[in-house]
Amino acid sequence: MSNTTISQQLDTAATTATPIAQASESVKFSLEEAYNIQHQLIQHRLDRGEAITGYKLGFTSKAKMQQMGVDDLIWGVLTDSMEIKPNEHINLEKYIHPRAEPEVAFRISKPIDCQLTMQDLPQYIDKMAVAIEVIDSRYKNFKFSLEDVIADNCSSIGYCIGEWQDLKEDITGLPIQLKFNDKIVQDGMTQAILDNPYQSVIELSRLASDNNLVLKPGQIILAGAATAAEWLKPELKVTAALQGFGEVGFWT
Ligand code: OOG
Ligand code: MG
Repeated sequence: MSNTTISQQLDTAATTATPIAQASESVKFSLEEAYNIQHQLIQHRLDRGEAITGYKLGFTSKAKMQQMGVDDLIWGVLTDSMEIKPNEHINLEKYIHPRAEPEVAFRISKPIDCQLTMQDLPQYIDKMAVAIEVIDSRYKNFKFSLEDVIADNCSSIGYCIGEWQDLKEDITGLPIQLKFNDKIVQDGMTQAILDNPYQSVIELSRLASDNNLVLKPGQIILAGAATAAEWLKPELKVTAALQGFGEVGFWT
């Protein structure tokens, strides 16, 4: 099976909400090839008129690595079709087996074209917010290898961003929660994300500059979930809360 076939199958799986077998079960491919497939997959979205709105980091916390049985940081692309507006009602039929996770989002304010240091960050990002990511692996049973999930654009399908707030110098030590109908279903701390969620921006700047990619002002960065993800089901009010940054939510 060629990389083009894999990206085509993943795209069809996403657009028809029909799961497929893990790509790595029929052909072995490298991490580099996996990102090539992801690239082709995004091109299908761009060809349909979608626009890139940002990037996401995955497996930046131990909770996520343990839940999914993988052990390295990954990155994927977000597009405008994935945006869920705060308080929107989403139709679960669009998805295969969606899960939600509480996240921290950053907004880029100046083109990022080199690897940043912690000191650089306030010049390149201007705001942060509490967010919810909806993930929906295109693979049956939500099971994959690292290469599989990278090819599948890191399970990306939806994101919901709270009100943008000014950055704070220290964003470690903040409780972050996911709630279903106001009941806490996942409870974490921001430092679970690479010891400091700002580190996700640094990692993304490294990955982007290694790939000659310039991140643009206005684009968003999802730092990765601090906790494991929870299955979505009908008739839920899904909320994420981040201490000092408020709450955001949507309905299923
Ligand atoms: C892959 C995406 C991981 C995160 O925040 O760690 C991710 C998955 O769990 O399906 O988005
Ligand atoms: Mg995530």
